[in-house]
Amino acid sequence: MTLGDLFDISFRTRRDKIALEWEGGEYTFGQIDDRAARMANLFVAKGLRPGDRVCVYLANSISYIDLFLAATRTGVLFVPVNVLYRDREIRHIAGDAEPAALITSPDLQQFAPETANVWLIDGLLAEAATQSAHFEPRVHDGDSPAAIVYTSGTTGTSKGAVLTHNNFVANAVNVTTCWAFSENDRLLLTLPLFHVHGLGNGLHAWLTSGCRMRLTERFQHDRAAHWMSEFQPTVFFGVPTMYVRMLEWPEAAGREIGARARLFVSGSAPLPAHVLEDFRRLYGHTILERYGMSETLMNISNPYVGERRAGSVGTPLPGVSVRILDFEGREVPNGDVGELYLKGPNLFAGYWRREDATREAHRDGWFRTGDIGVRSDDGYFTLQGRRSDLIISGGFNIYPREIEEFLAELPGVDEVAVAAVADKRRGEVPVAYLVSREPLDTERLEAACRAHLASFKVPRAFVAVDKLPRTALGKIQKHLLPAPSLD
Ligand code: MLC
Repeated sequence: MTLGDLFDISFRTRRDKIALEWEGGEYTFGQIDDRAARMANLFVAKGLRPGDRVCVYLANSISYIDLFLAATRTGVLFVPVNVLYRDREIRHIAGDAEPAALITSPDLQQFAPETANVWLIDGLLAEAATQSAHFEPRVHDGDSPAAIVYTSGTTGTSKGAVLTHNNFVANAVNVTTCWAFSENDRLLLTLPLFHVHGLGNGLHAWLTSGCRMRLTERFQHDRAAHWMSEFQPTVFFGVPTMYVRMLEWPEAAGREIGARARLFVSGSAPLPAHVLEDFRRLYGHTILERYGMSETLMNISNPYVGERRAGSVGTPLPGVSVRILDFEGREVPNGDVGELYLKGPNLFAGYWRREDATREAHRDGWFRTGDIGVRSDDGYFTLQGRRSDLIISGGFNIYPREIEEFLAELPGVDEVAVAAVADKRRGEVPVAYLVSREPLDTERLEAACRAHLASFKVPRAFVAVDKLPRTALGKIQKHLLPAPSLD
């Protein structure tokens, strides 16, 4: 099935129902459908063909939805780009995806590579308005690719995970069914649409269930309490940082928001047990924690009905098979730790133009997640860390290697290691340890990082060390680096 077929259930049967609240306006499913058709016609008029790529480097907005739906209807591959990415990161994605166009807004245009064919969103919207609201979809095969989602790569640069219509459809059907979505739900979506959490869960659960969604440009912790009181969501999707922020709100607000909601879901980073407990006390809800990845969308989820176990991500979603293997590739018994391997209709088609990386990421047809975990006798999975030294900050993935490579290019830096340091709000933050012959000019280092890297990758501290602790084989032992005190 294609996403078009799935979403048509809402577009055809709920045409006059309010679908979306965006910046004070209300839009019906019929209006969303028409906007998408107009944008799809514009894509074709501008010469985009099935298989072409379009990079979308924009913050959340209604036009983001137009672009995504137009891509799914025309067979153009949608390549979302994190708005916090800067020149270095975007140059890599644009160079790898070779998009026919990069769609952005005037405030972000300065970071687009000079070689990119830049289309500004306001101009596109004006042109789309003159197009027909009828579009005959050009995608009929569920195995057609729908998007390329760039993941932070272990090698320092990110790889594009190719996700098909079938992948997204399987995920959407799973989350709407297993989390009991109905058209009466009210979903507050503050997550960025450039990641699969916001896109594959948020946007797709909305269109599949036919519920009402309020979209915001981003989660602003000082405004979100007001949005919740005003909109009265029944469902909220968040990363742990958002739930930590929600614990800072007045208790009365928490009680009121909790009384009107039916479900809070958390993912993209581990949810600390004390946050689950405090949230239950203040909001009266046990947050439902689940486990997913860009390459796989959602894999494992705590149940809607039944025990939501603290620290566990639950049991596999429909159609998803999970094996835990030891480092020799043997399946481990329940209770033993190993690496999680997956199979299922949600699994991506491979890394874009990276057959080598795709091969490396699979073993006998099973996808190697890189996550270490354990299964209990009653089938609940608990994640215990990563095989790599991935840092997750506010739900954004950071591979230290990318920051290390950038810092190592700066004058005066002889050696560098970047490691995670615990942070109350963001879970983890990166800290850089540098060996330098000169006194460290931390302001210069920070300014260089700010100019070229996404803000969440900028090390929170730059620590001068005489040498990096290494094993006899020369591997850096990051756990021996001194944790600085962060304010
Ligand atoms: C953060 N910033 C943003 C932004 N998020 N800017 C634009 N758009 C966004 N979406 C910037 C802020 O401007 C600020 O910049 C800095 O980041 C810190 O923001 P903050 O609001 O003060 O921080 P905080 O309260 O910690 O909240 C951050 C956050 C954000 C939780 C809102 O980190 C976030 O939206 N995270 C979601 C990540 C996500 O969706 N991950 C899913 C990956 S998919 P400055 O310049 O002032 O520092 C995946 C698979 C799966 O992992 O299983 O889901």
